[in-house]
Amino acid sequence: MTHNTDRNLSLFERARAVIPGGVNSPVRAFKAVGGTPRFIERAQGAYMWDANGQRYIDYIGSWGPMILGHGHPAVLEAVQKAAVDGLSFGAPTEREVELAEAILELVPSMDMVRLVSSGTEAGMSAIRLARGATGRSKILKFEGCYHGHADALLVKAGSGLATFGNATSAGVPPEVVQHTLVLEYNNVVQLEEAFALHGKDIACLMMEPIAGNMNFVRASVEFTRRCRELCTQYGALLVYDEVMTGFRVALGGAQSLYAAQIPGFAPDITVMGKVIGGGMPLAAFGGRRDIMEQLAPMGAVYQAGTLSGNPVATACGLATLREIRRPGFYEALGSRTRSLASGLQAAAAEASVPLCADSEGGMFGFFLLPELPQNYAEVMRTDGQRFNRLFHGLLDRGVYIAPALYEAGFVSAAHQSEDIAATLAAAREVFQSL
Ligand code: KE4
Repeated sequence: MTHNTDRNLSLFERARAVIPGGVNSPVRAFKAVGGTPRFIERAQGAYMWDANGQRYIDYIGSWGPMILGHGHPAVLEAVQKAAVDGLSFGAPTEREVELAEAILELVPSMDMVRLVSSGTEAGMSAIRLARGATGRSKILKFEGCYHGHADALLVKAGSGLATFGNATSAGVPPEVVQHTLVLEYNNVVQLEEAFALHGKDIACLMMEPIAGNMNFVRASVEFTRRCRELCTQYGALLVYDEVMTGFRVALGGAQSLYAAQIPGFAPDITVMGKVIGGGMPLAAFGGRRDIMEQLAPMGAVYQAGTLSGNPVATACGLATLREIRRPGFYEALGSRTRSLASGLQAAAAEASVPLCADSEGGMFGFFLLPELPQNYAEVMRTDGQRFNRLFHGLLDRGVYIAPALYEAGFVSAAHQSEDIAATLAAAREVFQSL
């Protein structure tokens, strides 16, 4: 593509002059994989078209929200109608009540819910609420899990258990992360030791139930059970970050899958986002009534937002939830996603490329590794250069997967079996060249 016809390149150059890195969120810059980001002009169903008019089968789905595919008619109609009635009021609306009721019906561990505008805002607020509700300062998270970019959560593992985390970002003072303890995901021994050492000072343990920010790593049932038991034993709150897994892996989120294996399992607070807004800025956090009632204006924990519960975003979210509740939605979506995951594994095996894949509902991941990793360190054994060649090989063939080896992938209800077949045909070609 010569320079003057590659609109992605000219747009990227223009963008970098006025927006840091040319993007409004880092992962979009293709920094990990190299090359020129595709500037998307429009999307429909399972497809996106870039500024050169090139079509891609979309496995990003806006990083999770677009579970129905792009441009679902019922969603567009709801959004257009809501927009005509008013873009934002800064006052309560019936639709916020409707959406809250729908969420509580689908996530029985929640007695009450507060709507906000992003997963980061929801996670940050959940931390403040846990600290306010327990009167404790320390929080516990796991390496490889991402919960948004609130200061206290931008932390990597400290050296050893006793020491607390070190900030992963400039601009985060040590005082802010001194209360954040970072452990290895799926490591029950470390978990037990950390609670033995610090349990009475821990306000909450925050975890991704299936770590989509390590591509796709499931919390083991034993690890999940111990997280729940230790939080209960020491009076800490279990905060389940379902921003990515909520309504994505199952109608009841990942917690419904673990509750089926651990009798009585339920988090104390759940953070949600992405699918809940259907592509519009909307996220939420909710949980036990006795905890949620400590939020302003009822309680002493302050939290607020100009566009929280925005009337157009709630219309989009409600229309999306209506569609995913239809009988058979997750069975069909899960089957389609499994066929992609198993197809990738088979295609790689034919080319003697080590690859293992996993999926749940409309979320999948794969690793250029001989077996599924259980934690961040194992994920990062992947040969990054080989992944980058795979990424660009697929992109050049019109298949758009996540531009980073630690990101999950998403299949929508709009992806047909022909799209999966076309994706696997492209993958077979690329695996041969890896
Ligand atoms: P947002 O603030 O980006 O809406 O949500 C933060 C967040 C919280 N919790 C989990 C489990 C998440 O995955 C996210 C955001 N996910 C990333 C993709 N890994 C969003 C993409 C991006 O950062 O541009």
